[in-house]
Amino acid sequence: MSEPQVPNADNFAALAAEAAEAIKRAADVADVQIALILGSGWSSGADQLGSPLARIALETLPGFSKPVVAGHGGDAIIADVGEGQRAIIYTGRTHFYEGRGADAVAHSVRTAAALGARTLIVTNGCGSLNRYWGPGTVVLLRDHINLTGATPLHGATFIDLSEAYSRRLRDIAHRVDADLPEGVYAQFHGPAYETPAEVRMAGIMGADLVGMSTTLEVVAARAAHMEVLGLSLATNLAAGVQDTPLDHAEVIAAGQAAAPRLAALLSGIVTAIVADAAELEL
Ligand code: 8IG
Repeated sequence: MSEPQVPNADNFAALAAEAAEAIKRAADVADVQIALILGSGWSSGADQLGSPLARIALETLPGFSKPVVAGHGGDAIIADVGEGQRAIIYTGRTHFYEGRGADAVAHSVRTAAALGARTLIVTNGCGSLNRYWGPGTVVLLRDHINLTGATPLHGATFIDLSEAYSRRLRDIAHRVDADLPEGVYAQFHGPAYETPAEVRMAGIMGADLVGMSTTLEVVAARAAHMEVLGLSLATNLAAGVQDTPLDHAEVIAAGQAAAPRLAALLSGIVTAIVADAAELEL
C-alpha cells in the first residue's frame, strides 16, 4: 500500500478531481447539485436528507482521512434529494487542528465542486457568546472571522467575501424557520477551547459564536463559486460567559439532545433550496 496522499498546494485540484471520479464510479452518478458538511451534533440528520444512493467511507477516497473526533461520522453519502437533484453529504470533516493543513480541510468542498455542486450547506457545533443563545440554539451564519491565520487559497487568488454567506439562502432558511437568529462565527485554531480572555476578544471583534471549523471550508467554497449557507448549533456557552468549565462530553450530549430537531430543520431547508433551484431552472 502507498502512503495516503495529503492535499497540498501542488496536488489539491488533481486530488479533488480524482476523489470526484471515485465517487461517480462508486455511486453511479454523473454529478451532484448540493453539498452538506455535517458537524458536531448534525450528523444523525443525514438519513433524513433523501434516499441514499451510496455510502462511501471517506478514508477510502483519494486525499481524505478518517475523522478523528467523537461525535462525528466518517462517510460521504450520495443521496437523491428530489426534483432530479442529488446531494453529497459528508458526515464528518477534517479539522484544521489535526495539522494536515488548510488544503486537507478544504478537500471535501473541492471534491463537491468537482462533482458539480453549486451550493454548500456547512454545519458545526460551537460555543455561544450570547447568554440567550444557550445549548441547543441553532444560529444561521451571517458572516465569519477567520482567526486561524491560514487560508486554503494559493497565490494571488483575490476572492470577494463581502457576502460569503448567501442572503438568498438565509432567506430560504427563514421561510423554514422564521425565528432562526443570525450571527457571526469566529474560527479559532483549537483544539483547546478558548480562554475567557480570548472569548472576550472575539466578542469585541464582533463574533457571536466560537468554533474550530467552517471558515476555511467557506473560503474554498466561495473560490469555487459555490453559494453557502452556514448553520451553527450552540452546544455550550463559550468559556467565561458563565462560570462552569467546558467538557467535551457535555458538548456531545447537547448535540444528541438537539438531534431530532436539527434533522427536521436541515431536511426542511434542503427541500426548500432544492425546490427553489428547480423553480429557477424552469
Ligand atoms: I461544540 O466553546 C464547540 N466547539 N472553539 N469553542 C470552540 N469550539 C467549540 C466550542 C467552543 N464548542
